[in-house]
Formats: sequence, structure tokens, C-alpha cells
Amino acid sequence: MNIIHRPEWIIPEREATPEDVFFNRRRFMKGLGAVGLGLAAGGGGLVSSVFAQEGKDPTLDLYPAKQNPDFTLKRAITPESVTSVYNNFYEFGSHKRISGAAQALKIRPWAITIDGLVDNPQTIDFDDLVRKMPLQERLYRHRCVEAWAMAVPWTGFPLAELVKYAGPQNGAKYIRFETFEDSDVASGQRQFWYPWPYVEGVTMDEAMNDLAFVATGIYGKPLLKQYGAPIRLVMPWKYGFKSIKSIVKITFTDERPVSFWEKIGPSEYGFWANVNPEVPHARWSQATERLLGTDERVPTQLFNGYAEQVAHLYKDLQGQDLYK
Ligand SMILES: Nc1nc2c(c(=O)[nH]1)N[C@H]1C(S)=C(S)[C@@H](COP(=O)(O)O)O[C@H]1N2
Ligand SMILES: [Mo]
Repeated sequence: MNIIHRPEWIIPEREATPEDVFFNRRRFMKGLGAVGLGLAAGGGGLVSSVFAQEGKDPTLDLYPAKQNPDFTLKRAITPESVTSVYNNFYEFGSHKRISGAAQALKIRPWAITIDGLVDNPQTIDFDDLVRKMPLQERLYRHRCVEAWAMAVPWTGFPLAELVKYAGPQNGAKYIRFETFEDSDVASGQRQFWYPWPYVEGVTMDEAMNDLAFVATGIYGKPLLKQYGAPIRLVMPWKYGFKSIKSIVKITFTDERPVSFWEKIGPSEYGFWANVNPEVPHARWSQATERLLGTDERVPTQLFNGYAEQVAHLYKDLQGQDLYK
């Protein structure tokens, strides 16, 4: 036994949730039928009642957005009924069933501050920002460092568009993203041993790559809260923890940001976090991944299958820890 309580992040997901338990639970949910869906989805009734309180989502008219035909998949899309109740969002708990708790997040009004080395520093309302951006739908794979994976239709815009809008200055080398902080609604943030707020960072070159995406919707609708509403990052060639949720601050900087996970466990989580089946995590293999909602394990792909689009970004960085 450990004397110190071990947070779940240091346990590989498949050990934390043995697959037989996970799948039996899903069968059980299915057995509940319509009633089960309402309860389990943390969606259904619960979500719509929260929207009623906050008023109708003012961006509903933007969805569904046109699908971008350059970003499709051979892999099947993971059903919303699966991905909406299996989430990592430590602000609401260090386990996967946070969808109910996440409904406490108030997503209007939502201000986003853009600052640092930019020509156009500002604080902008999310509803204004989203209407300045070229919304589109893209089908992307997602690979969590815990070795589960999904494929989902995100709606959003290229991160490069946001960069252009901010007007980066010459000295800007990195973008640092920060999640909201409010321990009144996010009980996980009362767990003082975590270095809140959640922070992530990317290089300017990564941000300008066509795959780097900012999501405001999923499955043809605005993001549900558990996915990181109203606005999150999506970096599909990197482990999922880079895809920071519910962003309130975007800072252009000359200093490499130290992320939430890097602060917690620098020997296990680094800045680059590119997916690589041949580089194991400190405590488990990354060779294969479990597809959410199925019984399948499939081989993991280098850069999560996006090597052609992104491998060139790293060719001069071979001395670095690119894959953790
Ligand atoms: N703010 C914040 N963003 C976060 C996380 C988190 O705990 N807090 N978890 C990350 C991890 S580990 C993953 S795998 C994805 C999960 O996204 P999903 O729940 O939409 O599948 O969100 C990422 N973004
Ligand atoms: Mo993850």
C-alpha cells in the first residue's frame, strides 16, 4: 500500500477500469433502455435543463457546419452516447464519469483573454469570437495517453486563424492556453495537490499546422460541457492531454509553457507528447489502443496516423523527448 493517496492519473486506464467491468457497465446501461439513457448520458434531461437556466445557446444557428472533405477517416465514428459519458476533465473529478458534475460549469458569458506578444491583445466574448472564425466540421482521431482512443466529428476552426487574428509579434515562439479556475463549481479544483489552473502549450509552428484545431462543437452541435465547452483545443497527433478544455486565456510568449501534467509528473509527461507506439509510457506500453465503445484493441500509429502532415515539424528536434 502507498501511504500517499495515489491519484488516478498515475494508474493506466485499463488497470483503473478493467475492460470487463467497463463493458459490463455498458451492457447494463443498454439494458436500462430509454430510462438508462437519460440517467447515464448526463446529457438528455440534465443538459437541456441546464440550458434552460442559462438560456438558449446563442450559437445554435452555426451548427451543423459544413464538413471539410480534407479531414475524413476510415475509422468508424465513436457514438455520442459513449464519448459524452467517458471524459477526462480533472476539474470535475479524477475519473471518467464527470459528465453530470460538469453541468455545473457556467458557459455564458464566457470571456477569452488574448495577451502577451501580440499586436491585438484583447478580452473578447466567446460569442463574438466564434462568429469571426470559419467554422467547419472535421473528423479526427483522438488518442489518450492512457491508451484509449475515439474518433469524433469536431466543429471549430483552424488554430492558425486565431493566431492571425491575434497578430503575433516576432518574439512569439509559443502559445500558452489556460482553463477557467472556479473551485465553487469545479470540485476537482479543491484538490490542492494539483497545480490549477490546467495549462497547456504548443509552438507557433505547431499552431500554424493545418491540423491544429480549436473546437466549439461536436456531433454537429455546440460542445457539451463535459467536452470542454464553450471552446477547447484539439491537437490530434498528440496525446489527448494537450487538447485543453474550456479555455479562458491564450498567451503568446517566448517562453516554453510548463503544462499541468508536466508539473505533476515531468518524468512521465512532457511538452511534446506526440503519439508514438514505440515509445512506452513510464508505466505502460503505447503499442496498442482500445477503441471506446467496442471490444477492439488496434495498433497505435505514429503521430496518431497524422505523420504525413506533421512529422516534418520535428525533424530538427531529434535530441528532445518528443514522445511523452
Ligand atoms: N482543462 C482540462 N482539459 C483537458 C483535460 C482536463 O482534465 N482538464 N483532460 C485532457 C485529457 S487527458 C484528454 S484525453 C481529453 C479528453 O477529452 P474528452 O473528454 O472530450 O474525450 O481532454 C484533455 N483536456
Ligand atoms: Mo488523456
